[in-house]
Parts: sequence; structure tokens; C-alpha cells
Amino acid sequence: MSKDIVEMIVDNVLQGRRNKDDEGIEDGVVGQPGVAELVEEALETGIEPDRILLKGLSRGMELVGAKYESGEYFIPDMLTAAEAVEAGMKVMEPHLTGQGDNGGKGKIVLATVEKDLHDIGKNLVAIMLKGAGFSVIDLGIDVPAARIVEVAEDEDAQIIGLSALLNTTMKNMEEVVTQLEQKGLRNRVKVLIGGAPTSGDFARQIGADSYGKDAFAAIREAEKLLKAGGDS
Ligand code: B12
Repeated sequence: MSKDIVEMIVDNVLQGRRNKDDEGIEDGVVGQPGVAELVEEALETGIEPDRILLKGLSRGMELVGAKYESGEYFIPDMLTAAEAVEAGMKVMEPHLTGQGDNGGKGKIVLATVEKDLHDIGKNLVAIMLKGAGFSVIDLGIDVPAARIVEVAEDEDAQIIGLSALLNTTMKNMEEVVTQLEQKGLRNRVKVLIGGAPTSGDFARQIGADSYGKDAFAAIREAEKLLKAGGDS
């Protein structure tokens, strides 16, 4: 095999091929391994799950984003690529979860904010947090602030993790902070935000406790927040 498996994962994300039965952009690829089979193979070969996630699935999606921005790809291309990444993540998940403290580290309610349908990054964060030993309640996409706060209260979660990928939806993160304050829960629940248009500055601006640039930062920041919470 001339190409590295991780590079092949990137190629197949770009072609939106979930598995060997999928057609790609190139002709004659049906029958060749797609993202799911390649991830399986990469894991069997002993390639580190982190590398598969970061240099394979995530990298592939970044390149899809660049192609969309340059006008080479359109929305259906983004969707098929997203499905291919999902297929890969499904194979990865059992290999990442259960490595840590089996949810004993702390409870996190995770959601993509209202009116935002992007979930690849959030799902990646969920998998990594579970792998690191957090208990994750993933509420999915397009979740209203009231629902996020309600679940965090009912579940007695220590952290709310919010994801937004659109300039127009990132402001909905502030509503979560506001509602926590209104319900008198602000001191009990920390708010960690992430997603491409957000930043540390934005987190401070809306009164969130922390910002994570990627799934690894999400783990680091969640651990820091729990430590800070425990000390107070
Ligand atoms: C895939 C994709 C889609 C797919 C989403 C499929 C899915 N299931 O998620 C579909 C086709 C549905 C889609 C739709 C749209 N999209 Co879109 N999409 C993308 C794309 C190409 C990739 C996003 C992605 O998955 N990246 C890969 C993941 C791994 O990275 P990530 O999400 O950033 O997550 C990482 C970090 O940010 C962080 N993170 C993420 N969440 C969290 C949470 C916490 C707590 C923490 C700590 C960290 C963290 O960790 C993650 C892992 O490392 C981006 C382009 C890009 N360059 O990002 C555009 C992009 C986000 N989309 C864009 C747009 C405009 C749209 C549409 C409005 C298009 C349209 N005209 O209809 C719609 C909006 C739909 C909606 N209401 O949400 C714009 C947003 C511009 C802006 N800043 O406002 C982008 C930037 C493309 C562009 N340049 O124009 N999209």
C-alpha cells in the first residue's frame, strides 16, 4: 500500500465515502475500503486513536471546509463528508470510551446551541471526554438554552459544554449563562464553550468560564474547571 492509512482516511472523508459500498468523486472506487473500514484497519494496525481522530477524520473535515470556502465543494459535499466522519467516529467510539474513570470524573451536559445544526466537533468532544473518564449527557443539536439549563439542574451536572459553528448562533451561548444566573445556578455549574467562531475573549465577554480550541483542550479545560470548582 503506497499511501499511509491515515492519509487514506483523509482522502475518503473528502470523497464522502462511509464504507466500501459508497461511490466517491473518483470513478471505480466502489469495493475499496471507505472511512469505516480504514479506521478499523488503522486501529488494528495499532495507530493511536488520537492520531486517527486528529490527523484523519478532523483533518479531512478541515479540508472539506476549505474546499467549501473556495467554492469547489457545495453543501451536499459537506453532508456526505460529515456522514463519512460519523461512520468513522462510530468505529472509534468503543476504543476511546471506557479508557478513563468510567464517568467518575464529573458530569457534563453537552449541546450544540439553538438554531445550529453542526455536530461533528461536538461529537468528537463528547467521545474524547467520555474516553477521559467524564460522564457526558449529549443533548444533540439545535438545543434551546432553557432545555440545557433544565437538564444540567436535574442531572446535577458540574459543567455545561456548548458548541456553535455559526456567527449567528454563538450569541445563543450567552443565553445559557443568563438563564443559569436567573435560576441561581451560576455558582454550581461551570460553562465551557467551543466551536470555530468562538474564542477565549468571546467566552469572557459572555461570562462563560472557559473556552476549548479542540477536543483535547476540552478535556484539559474540563479538568481545570472541576479542580477550580472543588477548591472553592
Ligand atoms: C460540515 C459542515 C456543515 C454540515 C454540518 C453537518 C454536521 N453533522 O455537523 C452542514 C452541511 C449541515 C452545514 C450546514 C450549514 N453550514 Co456549515 N460547515 C461545515 C464545515 C465544512 C465543517 C464543520 C466541521 O464539522 N468541522 C470539523 C470539526 C471537527 O471541527 P469543529 O466543528 O470546529 O470542532 C472542533 C473545535 O471547534 C472544538 N469544539 C467544537 N465544539 C466544541 C464544544 C466544546 C465545549 C469545546 C470545548 C470545543 C468544541 O473541538 C472540535 C474538535 O477538535 C464548516 C467549515 C469549517 N471550516 O469549519 C462549515 C461552516 C461552519 N458552515 C457554514 C455555514 C454558513 C453553513 C450554513 C448556513 C450553509 C447554508 N447556506 O445553508 C448551514 C447552517 C445550518 C445550521 N443551521 O447550522 C459556515 C459558517 C460561517 C460562520 N462562521 O458563520 C462555515 C464556516 C463554512 C463557511 N466558511 O462558510 N455545514
